[in-house]
Amino acid sequence: GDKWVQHHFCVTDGFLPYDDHQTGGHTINSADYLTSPGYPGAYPPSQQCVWVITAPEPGQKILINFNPHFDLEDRDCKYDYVEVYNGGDEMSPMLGKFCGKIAPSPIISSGSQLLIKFVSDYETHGAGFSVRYEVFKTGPECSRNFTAPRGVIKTPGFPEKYPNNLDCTFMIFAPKMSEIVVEFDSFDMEPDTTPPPGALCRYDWLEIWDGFPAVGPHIGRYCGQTSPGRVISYTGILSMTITTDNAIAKEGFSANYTVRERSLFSVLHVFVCFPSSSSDYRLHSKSIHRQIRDSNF
Ligand SMILES: [Ca+2]
Ligand SMILES: [Ca+2]
Repeated sequence: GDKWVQHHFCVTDGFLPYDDHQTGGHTINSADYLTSPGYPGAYPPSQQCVWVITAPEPGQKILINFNPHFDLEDRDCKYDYVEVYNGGDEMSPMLGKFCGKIAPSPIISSGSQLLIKFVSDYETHGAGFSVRYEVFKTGPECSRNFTAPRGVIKTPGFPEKYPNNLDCTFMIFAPKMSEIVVEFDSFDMEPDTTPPPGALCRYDWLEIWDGFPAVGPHIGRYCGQTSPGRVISYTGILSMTITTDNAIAKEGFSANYTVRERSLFSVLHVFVCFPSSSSDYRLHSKSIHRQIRDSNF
């Protein structure tokens, strides 16, 4: 199976229900993310949050990666901090206690459970933290950050078939007030031709966000031969995750990206209030562009 279990409790000005850590919880497909409340906005005061994550199989180790955008009040971690424990409760050995603006290095559990605890006091806040967790694999490492003004992003081994059991994150970081344009030259991932209602691309997929993974606006989830085509990020950060299951691989994709100055249109784009559904948003923003053009703005 590939089901994770995540237990999560957050309380304000109170005590955590420690006895309940091992009951309830929800299952999650493949790797996922957790963030401090409100991330990447400021976390609220007087919080105590605990996450207990359990890998799908007893023998698996968990790898966690903190997002580089890490910001907790820095006073020797006396007031606000995040702690990581090597097990399912706070009696387990602590692997680290972190605060300040430097994201911790990746952490690997020795067993199949990790506990992450977040505490804030009543004043002085930061943006908080985001953690991606996945099964630690000794196979090819594929996650990468891109900071150059242009580059090429490919699935591992492209144009050969990509490996099975991938969990990769690609992130492009651009300067503020610029946008990132990604053009997919070729795209082929295992198709999902008969997804049940509400599901999409259950086997292998590419997922794209305009911002941090699972945090920024969601651009789309893609598989089969449905290429994302051209994708533009307006936040200065674009994230892609690649997930593949344990059978049937295709050649994957190759994409070029460039960072460019933000145009007048896209500045307007950002300040327009748009409906929450992304397809409505696309239609809406197209019509706005048309209106701007038609009015000889
Ligand atoms: Ca504080
Ligand atoms: Ca597959």
